[in-house]
Amino acid sequence: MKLIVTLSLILVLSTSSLAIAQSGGMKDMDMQDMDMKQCMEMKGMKDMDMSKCKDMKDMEMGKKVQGTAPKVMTHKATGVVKAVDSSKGTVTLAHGPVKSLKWPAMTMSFAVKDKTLFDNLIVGKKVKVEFIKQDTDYIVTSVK
Ligand SMILES: [Cu+2]
Repeated sequence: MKLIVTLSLILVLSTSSLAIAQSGGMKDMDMQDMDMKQCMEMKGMKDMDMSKCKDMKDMEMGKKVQGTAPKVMTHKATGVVKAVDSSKGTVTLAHGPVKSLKWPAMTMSFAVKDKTLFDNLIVGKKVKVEFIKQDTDYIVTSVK
């Protein structure tokens, strides 16, 4: 009798955890598919907004480190300064591929909060930058 109770308890436990695992997996799949599509659509755009692609990446990373707050990652890129607007605090860079973000080469604008960085952001100059993502902005944190 005791054995039967134990067995059925194990059965109940394993079935319910299986169901949870399955529903969790399904949700992730749907979200990934949807975001992938948006990513693909954006790839054709010229001055593209990669924030949605980045969100997808964040979600994937969130899955890996469940329960912990997302870490601020520093990304590195090499590019040529195309335009600067120090009053708005933006720089447009034609940058090469960014491995950490799986970005292709592109021209896009970044936010610059540290105004001293504009000393090194001169149109036509080749620079090595480090940047972070904050909400939907990419903020340059270092220029070399
Ligand atoms: Cu970019």
